[in-house]
Amino acid sequence: MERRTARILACGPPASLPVALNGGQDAHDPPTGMSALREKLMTELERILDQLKRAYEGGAWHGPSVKEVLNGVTAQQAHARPLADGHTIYELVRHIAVWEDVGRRRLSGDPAEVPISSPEDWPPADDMSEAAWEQAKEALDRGHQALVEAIKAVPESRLDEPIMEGKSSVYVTLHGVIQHDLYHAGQIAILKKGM
Ligand code: NI
Repeated sequence: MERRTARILACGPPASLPVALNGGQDAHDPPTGMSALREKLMTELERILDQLKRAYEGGAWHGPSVKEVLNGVTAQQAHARPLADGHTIYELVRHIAVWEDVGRRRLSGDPAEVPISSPEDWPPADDMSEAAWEQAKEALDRGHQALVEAIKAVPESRLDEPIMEGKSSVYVTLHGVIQHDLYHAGQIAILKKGM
């Protein structure tokens, strides 16, 4: 889903990690007590939803989630392109939304073929207004909630089946969406450091 950025932005946590991300626990700490018991009783789909929530909303082991890293980013910052060959935060937000939506569509039987590096993969993100930036973030949220609802409706028995014929399993696809969220959240974190 991303050919160019590997050579542009190395992955890595930000220098300063939020102190309490995991329900009051420090980042990197294993869960304890009731939280450990709760995880033990979760189904695999509930675990996937939990990981998706950590990646998107907060409580990620590594640091800032998608929402956390976007907090406070202005439209002007979202359109900045500190790396001539790199993406803007605005472009990354629209691209994250595309692949969350691909996961949801494939669960419903739509192949959702998105050619890599096409305008479908990287939708135009050239409206500089604050209103458009707010709308882009709202669209990302709406798509995310739709994906969460779609995952809740998946029978556990489907997890190891191809999400569609010729595609990865439901399990690999959903974890792929989580990985994709975090990969690009890390890029946004680095872009913010350059501002
Ligand atoms: Ni990507």
